[in-house]
Amino acid sequence: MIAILGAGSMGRLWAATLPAGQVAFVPRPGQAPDPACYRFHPLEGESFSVTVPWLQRGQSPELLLVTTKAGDTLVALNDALPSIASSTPIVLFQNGLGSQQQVSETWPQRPLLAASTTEGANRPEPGLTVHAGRGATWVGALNPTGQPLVDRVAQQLAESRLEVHPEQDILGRLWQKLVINAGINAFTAVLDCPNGEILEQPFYQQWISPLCREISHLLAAAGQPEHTPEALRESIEAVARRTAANTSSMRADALAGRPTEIDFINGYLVRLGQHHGIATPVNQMLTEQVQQLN
Ligand code: KPL
Repeated sequence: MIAILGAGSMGRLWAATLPAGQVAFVPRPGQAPDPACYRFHPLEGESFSVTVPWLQRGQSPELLLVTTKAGDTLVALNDALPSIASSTPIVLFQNGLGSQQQVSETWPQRPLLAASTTEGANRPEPGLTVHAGRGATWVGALNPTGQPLVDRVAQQLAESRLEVHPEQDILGRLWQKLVINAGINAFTAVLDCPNGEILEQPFYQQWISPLCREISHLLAAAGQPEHTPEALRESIEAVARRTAANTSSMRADALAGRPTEIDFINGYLVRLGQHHGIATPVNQMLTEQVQQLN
């Protein structure tokens, strides 16, 4: 049994694609006892209905996938972990950085892994989950206890028929995604436009180069492979063009009045800058502007 904590778009994508009967959602306090039912629209073929039971007390999963928003992860795990065996591998799917470190510091003895995914899923209406874009998922260890489990966990996830790869350097993968999200998401939320449109906007054109200079310094300070600001800008803009019509996850959260993940994207970079004595005024400005949207 694979347990999934977080029944949002990503949790529902995995629940719908992993073998039926082997998945359960972990109930949050006060959650309805009825199974979660929704329609799932795959990339190809007809939509179908999915029914996912809730994990029962005393039922111990072989694997726990955590697909909560970054800001909800600590609280959700705090509620869920007392009834989950301490040997169960935990895979963290959160965007950005910072929440993985919080979990590693809080539960250092548990086998912890992280996943970075480019799969696209959304919920255009409450009872419908759409697999909106084919991607890939990389999974790797966050701590030494998780290390021997990487291949097995990657195989279990690959039973979904989604593309899954074991990753030796999961932190590097998370950083690569963070850079892209730091250069796209806040701009789309502040400017309230799809990803591709930021490229034409004076606000983006004014700040993207100084932002990339800050990120380039931070990558070096964090021990990540060095990239020039120009190379960072190119990779950000390649993704903005490739996903031109997409609404970023941050813009979607802001439009729906949900908390955004800004504290784990540009906000994380501000905290890292403070730690290393690197000035991050552009990350700070973007973080504040997004915080003011809520
Ligand atoms: O990952 C994304 C997100 O929306 O969070 C991007 C790459 C910006 C695609 O929309």
